[in-house]
Amino acid sequence: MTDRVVVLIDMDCFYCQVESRLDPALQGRPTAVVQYNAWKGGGIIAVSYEARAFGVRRGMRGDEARERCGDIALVSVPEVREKADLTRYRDAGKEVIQVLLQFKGAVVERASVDEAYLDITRMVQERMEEKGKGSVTSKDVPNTHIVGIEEGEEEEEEGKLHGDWLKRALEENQTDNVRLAVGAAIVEEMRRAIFDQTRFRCSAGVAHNKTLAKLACGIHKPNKQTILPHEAVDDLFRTLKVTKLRGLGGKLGAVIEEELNCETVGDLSRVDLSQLKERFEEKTATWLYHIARGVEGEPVRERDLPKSIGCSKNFPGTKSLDTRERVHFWFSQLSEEVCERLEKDRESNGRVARGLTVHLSNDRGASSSKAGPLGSYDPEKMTRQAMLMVGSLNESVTSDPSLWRPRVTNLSISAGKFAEESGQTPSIQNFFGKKDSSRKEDDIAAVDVEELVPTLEGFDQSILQLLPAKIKRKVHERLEKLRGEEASSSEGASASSSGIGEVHDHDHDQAARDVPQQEGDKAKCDKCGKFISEFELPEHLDFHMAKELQAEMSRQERPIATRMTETVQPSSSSSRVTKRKKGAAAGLPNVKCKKQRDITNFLKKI
Ligand code: DCP
Ligand code: CA
Ligand code: CA
Repeated sequence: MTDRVVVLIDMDCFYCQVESRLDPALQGRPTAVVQYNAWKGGGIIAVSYEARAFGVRRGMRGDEARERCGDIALVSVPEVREKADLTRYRDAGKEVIQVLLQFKGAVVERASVDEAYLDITRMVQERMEEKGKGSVTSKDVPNTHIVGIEEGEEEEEEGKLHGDWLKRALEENQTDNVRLAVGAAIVEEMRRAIFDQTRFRCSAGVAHNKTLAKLACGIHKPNKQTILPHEAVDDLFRTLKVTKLRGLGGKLGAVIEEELNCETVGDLSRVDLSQLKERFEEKTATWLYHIARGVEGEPVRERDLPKSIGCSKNFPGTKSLDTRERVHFWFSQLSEEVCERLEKDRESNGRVARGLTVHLSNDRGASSSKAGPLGSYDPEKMTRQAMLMVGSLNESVTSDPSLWRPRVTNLSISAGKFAEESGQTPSIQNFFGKKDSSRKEDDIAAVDVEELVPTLEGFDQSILQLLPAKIKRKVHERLEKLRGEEASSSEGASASSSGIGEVHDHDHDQAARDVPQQEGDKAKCDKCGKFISEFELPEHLDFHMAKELQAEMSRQERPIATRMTETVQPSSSSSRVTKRKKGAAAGLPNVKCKKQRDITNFLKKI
């Protein structure tokens, strides 16, 4: 329960730091990074702390930022193939991970473009064994705050706070707190190493689990770190909004607020386990019961590579795609980028992606994701496969197949399900691309056809030709079975639940059954409540931003009278969220109020 030392390291105003390292003239200047710069000075996605002091926030237009801070430097995200190119930020994120990997004994889980969880329990243990009780003094943690210790006290006398807290921990044998303090000393070293090697500054949270570490990290920023001792949890939770906790920013948090009438985590801790079980699935209920007490067991998983490689492109407003040819063109652009990155990834990491997820949103506010096997890193084949996977979403296919309806506002492609290239893991990938003389009967037997053909819709028939006869037979059997299932079920083929997300329009109950800690590498998008890979988060959020822009643009084009019908009035109580209609598609204007509030909630620091 409290025997681990878990850390979250999060880079400060990351894209801004990346830009100001590239252009030293920006250092110390109020800066913001913008996208979609053609309209009103662009949409802001990152804000330096100097600019935050002027009230500049993420989500604002560049023009508005200029009004607040005349001296602000607005830097545009680079573009390649007419779309945002995030390479420099991804690469900068990798540099940071490389520094963290130098600390032997730490388990490092890269969690997003600018974040990593670390389990440093073993390092802490070793240091304590090596140095004994005096393994940490207040001088080792000069940049550290401790939740529950008054700030004033800390400043009175340098080191007094840490001294007192530490002294008590050591004298009273509060092993858990001593461990956290030793952990904080290690994290100070890590943050120094990150700065020395990359010139980037970051903040960190040190606690006993991931959720508390993430929460702690946001308490003191920038360039600071925060310990959250277990005994400070109750006090902190008494006033902490439920939606501020990792995993509760989306629909699950909204259900807790609305239906259980819990505004704070403290309120939630007073709900009986049996009551939680009445409302939620067993796993969710248990997780909620424990997290309300600051307890969570989700492991930090060793991972320094992204679990998926993908990219997306938005087509807001009048830019929406309305012909098959344009959809094809953009899929080919996206495929080129993904294949290029996949090739690089294969070279440097010796792994190959086996799954492909494609995602499409339309101007009616609906989105769908489809998943299937990935057969090759050839952009043309990938494009064909993507077209096949989303073909059924084109309603104009029977009337005029050259058109695409409803108009497309976002396309994305993401490759995942990586396997080692060496073929140690029997995978379908071994059968593609090259003539593999070492192919074994056993490998053929071990191929998981269910994974290869997850759904009828998601399967690219053209891959069949590439398969050895024995697998082809298995695939045919699987297809037959799926067809049979489809015939006997009125629901038809299902959209995938992996990748960027499920079909958007699921209802409350479904959302409430999601169990945050079960999602592993995925994070809940606070804007739409879906679980998505944190690596895809920037682009996913970029997609939301485009939608918001689009909504804003169309509101401006429309007469006032119709505006009112589409925008939910903000509720008077700040904790109340607008109830989502059952079956309503996420992204529709009726959730706008909640979404906008969440932009700051989610990122909480700006
Ligand atoms: N990002 C984005 N679009 C968003 C949110 C984030 O493109 N809607 C990008 C820009 C950010 C980076 O991801 O710089 C990291 O996001 P964070 O939420 O960690 O925010 P910052 O690092 O910018 O600021 P902070 O210092 O508050 O962590
Ligand atoms: Ca950050
Ligand atoms: Ca972050």
